[in-house]
Amino acid sequence: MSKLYLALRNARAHPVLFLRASTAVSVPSPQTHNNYQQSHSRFSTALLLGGATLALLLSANSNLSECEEAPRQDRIRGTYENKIRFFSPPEKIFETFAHSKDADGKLVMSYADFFRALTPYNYTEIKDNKPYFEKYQPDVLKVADANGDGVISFPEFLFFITLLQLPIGLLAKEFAKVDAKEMKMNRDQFTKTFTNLRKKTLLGQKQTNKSGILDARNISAKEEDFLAANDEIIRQLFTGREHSTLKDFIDFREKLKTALRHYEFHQYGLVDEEKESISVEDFAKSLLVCLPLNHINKYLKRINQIKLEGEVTFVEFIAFQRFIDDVDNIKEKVLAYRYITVEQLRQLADEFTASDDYCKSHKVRITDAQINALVKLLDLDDNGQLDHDEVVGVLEERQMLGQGRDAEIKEAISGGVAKGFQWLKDTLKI
Ligand SMILES: [Ca+2]
Ligand SMILES: [Ca+2]
Repeated sequence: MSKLYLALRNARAHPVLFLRASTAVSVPSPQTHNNYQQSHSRFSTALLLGGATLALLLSANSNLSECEEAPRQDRIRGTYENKIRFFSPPEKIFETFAHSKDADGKLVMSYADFFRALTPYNYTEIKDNKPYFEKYQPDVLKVADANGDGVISFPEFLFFITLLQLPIGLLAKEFAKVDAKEMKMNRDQFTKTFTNLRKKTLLGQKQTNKSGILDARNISAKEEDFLAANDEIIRQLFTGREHSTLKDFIDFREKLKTALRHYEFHQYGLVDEEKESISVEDFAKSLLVCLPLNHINKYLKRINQIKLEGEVTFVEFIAFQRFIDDVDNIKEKVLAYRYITVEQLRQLADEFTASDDYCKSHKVRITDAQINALVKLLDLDDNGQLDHDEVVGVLEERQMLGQGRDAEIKEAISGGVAKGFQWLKDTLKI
């Protein structure tokens, strides 16, 4: 069996296997959480999906009156910003979130701008995120701020999101071209590959096809600027090593994503600093990014109506995100039986945590409060269980670039990168 085949199989069955990184990037926690990860981020998917209109947004917000917690202006702004994050070309995202200019008059992002651009609005009060950066120094910034000048330029921004969103299947093909056996590249090979892929990806194409709505003087960047950002970030990936494998790259990327999740968690107010926990209500809000954007208001109202009590710690939060990443597992049950009960979900969650390396190494269990929150949130007819239409077509994986895991695997198969995928086809019915 090829290494890629094994890697993809392991990624599906044991996502945490990809955590064992030897890169220089680490998680931005000062104490304990050096190993967590989150595999997909749905908001980035939406970057590719199409245009949004302010009119739609405003009408969507007009029936939010029962949701009292977040100030109305924050909800309007947050929802608007989400539409930008989800649907706009990278220049527009950059222009929206960058608040400073460099000596040449080009827009640049502070670290706070940068993290805010990459993290979806969480349906609470929008707060100043600077204290986060006083408390934590995310190593992810050493990667993103490639030239170390303390701000994120547009080329650095674009390179970073390409890094986060590049379909693994696409990259796997390139690794296979260079060294199908070991799936490794040296720095020059990687630089060349990455430059080509950046142009090929939809995000890169969006960047190339100027929308005409922006002031190019503020945002334009030359190819040499991109190459400089490219070089510097890749230098970090190759620190201390001559070759980098596909798995090294995946590890590297998972750590970057994990750092973003840490920030996202901390944008909710902690109810207990020592335990590092948020309220279950905020946890429920964190699930909204797995639901259809045009129905968010309905679910937001439910969060305010249903009684949710208790707390969710950071490790429980990550454990649940990992569980929900495998949303097909839940959907399969719903498709088979037309519903899923709380007890069945409890069992699925227990099976998941028993086999998941993150959950095992952190000795964390998905709590009843988390399962109840998910059920109450989605159980629109309040019959105490999740019925077919409450899940299928509703609950989605947080994923990237419109390329969920299955799509990535499909791509690898169609590219003929590795042989022996039949079991995957059989198992996953893809
Ligand atoms: Ca910089
Ligand atoms: Ca129901």
